[in-house]
Amino acid sequence: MSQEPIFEALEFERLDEAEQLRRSREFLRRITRRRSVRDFSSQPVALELIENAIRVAGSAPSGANQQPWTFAVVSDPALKKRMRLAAEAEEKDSYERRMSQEWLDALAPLGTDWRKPHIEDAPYVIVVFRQAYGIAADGRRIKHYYSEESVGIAVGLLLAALHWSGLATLTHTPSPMKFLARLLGRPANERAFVLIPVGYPADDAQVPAISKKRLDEILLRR
Ligand code: IYR
Repeated sequence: MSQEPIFEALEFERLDEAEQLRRSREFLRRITRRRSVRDFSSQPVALELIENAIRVAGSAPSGANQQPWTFAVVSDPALKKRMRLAAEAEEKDSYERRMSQEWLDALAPLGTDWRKPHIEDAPYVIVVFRQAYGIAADGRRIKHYYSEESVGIAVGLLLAALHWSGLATLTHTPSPMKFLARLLGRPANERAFVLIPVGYPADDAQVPAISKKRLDEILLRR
C-alpha cells in the first residue's frame, strides 16, 4: 500500500548576483579554515550550539527521506572516560597489530597514535549512529536506502554548522566501533558511524601542516 504524494509550494529565496557572490566568498573563506583538532580545552560550550548544529544535520537530504541517523551528545565525564578507555584499547590494538604498514605510512604525516585524550577533554562528544534499517511500530524491519551516503551528507553539514558556530571538531573513527553502541545502549539496527569531539581548541593546540588539493586538481570541466 503506497502513500499518495502531497505537494506544497517551494519556498526559494532568489538572491541578486552580488549577494550570491558575497555569500559564496564568505562561506569559502570561513569554511576552508576548518581544521581537524586533536588538542581540546575543557572550556564549556553552550548546548544550543550543539543542538542547532544537529538540527542542521537533521535537515540533510536522505534516501527516501528516511533520515537514518541518531546523534548521541555525550557530556557526562564518567561516560566520556569509558568511551576514551574503550577507544584507546581498540586503537592500541589497531596501531600495534591490525593496521598495515601501508596504512601507518599514509597516516604518518598526521602524527596520530592510539592515545585519544580529546574524547575526555572536549566538553561534548557527538556519536553519530547510522540506522542500517528501521523498525516499524509492529516490530518489522523497514529497509533503509543509501543510509551510508545519507549519514555522510548529514555529518558534512554537522561539521560545517559546528565550524560556522566557532567550534572545533575532529572526525574520529576508532575501529572497530561496536563499543559505542554498547556504551550508549543503542538498539541492534544502529551502527556507530563517527565520533566527533566538539569544543574549543587548547591554547597550545597544534595541527599537522598539510594542505588541500587545488581547484584544478579536483575540478573537471567538460
Ligand atoms: N582510527 C585511527 C586511525 C586513523 C585512520 C585514518 I584513515 C585517519 O585519517 C586518522 C586516523 C585514529 O583515529 O587514530
